[in-house]
Amino acid sequence: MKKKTVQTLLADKQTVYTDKIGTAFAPVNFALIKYWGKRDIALNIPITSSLSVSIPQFGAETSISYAKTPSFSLNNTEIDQNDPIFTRFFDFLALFPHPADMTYAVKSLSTIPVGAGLASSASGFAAAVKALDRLNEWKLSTTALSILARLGSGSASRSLFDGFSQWHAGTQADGMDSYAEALPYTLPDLRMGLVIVSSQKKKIGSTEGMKSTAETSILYRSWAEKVRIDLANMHLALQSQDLDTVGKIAESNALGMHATMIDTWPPVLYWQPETVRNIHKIHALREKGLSVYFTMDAGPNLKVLFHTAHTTAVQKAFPNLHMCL
Ligand code: 2P0
Repeated sequence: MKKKTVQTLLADKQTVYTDKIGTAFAPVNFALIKYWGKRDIALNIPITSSLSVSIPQFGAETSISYAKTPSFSLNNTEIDQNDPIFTRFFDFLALFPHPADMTYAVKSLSTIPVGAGLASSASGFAAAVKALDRLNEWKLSTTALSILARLGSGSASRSLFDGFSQWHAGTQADGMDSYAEALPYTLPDLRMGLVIVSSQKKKIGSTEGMKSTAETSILYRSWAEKVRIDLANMHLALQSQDLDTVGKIAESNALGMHATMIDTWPPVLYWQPETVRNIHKIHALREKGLSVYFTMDAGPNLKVLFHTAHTTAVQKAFPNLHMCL
């Protein structure tokens, strides 16, 4: 299935051995309208569209070259061939055409702080497809790169852009209309910071969590409708640079996603007591008139969204806030 998508997108491209190295950077992205649920599990095609903002200071810079034996260096440490990170990455690389007697040498440097609880798969797979494109001089369109990155990890489709982007769910069975595009909005007063509640690896991964939510949560039946409404309102809010409405929709959308997770059986409950304590702190700041909101992903940590004018107050309330935007 995935291989067919790759063959279609590379149909008119030549892949010959070169001794060059393809190097590219891709940022992490934070979803303001979430992706939770797939209409095609094999191809990572989502049930709904989603919208995100890229975090240019966190990401992956990846270099790929052809080699006789496979190797994967991550932050200057060699990954063992039996490590699941290695197999997932090389299974992805195996989708792409390469000279018969060749495999790849991969070097990746991540600027994502260790233990920040940030998934690295989005920037990792987006950087990999960009690096392969440069290595082979395919000169693929951003749309094609986004579709290819999606095959590695759904959220990677959104990591090809700076600023805001939208990943379209699409309607085609083959996923050729399910890719992300840059959105023309800017929100210069928006700041974001991370509140780390736990940096432990989560017990339930996103892929598994979204599958069981879609299968068992009755609340999930209303999720696509909520996304449709939130997405339309988010566009209006971004267009008018209305930071409070952007924050409100992002917070509500994240809480809606977590409501479906909690409604899942067995429950997909990522929250820790500290998560709830911090949410109440954000609400208390808001009651004092500050523009402070949050979003959360598949874990207990919070991404705090706030107006630049309120930076000092937010940093005072959250002394360990890890600024990212
Ligand atoms: C998002 N998440 O929109 C949502 C919100 C987590 C919660 O995208 O199975 O790692 O590889 O497609 O991309 C995490 O999902 O999952 C994610 P796969 P992925 O950011």
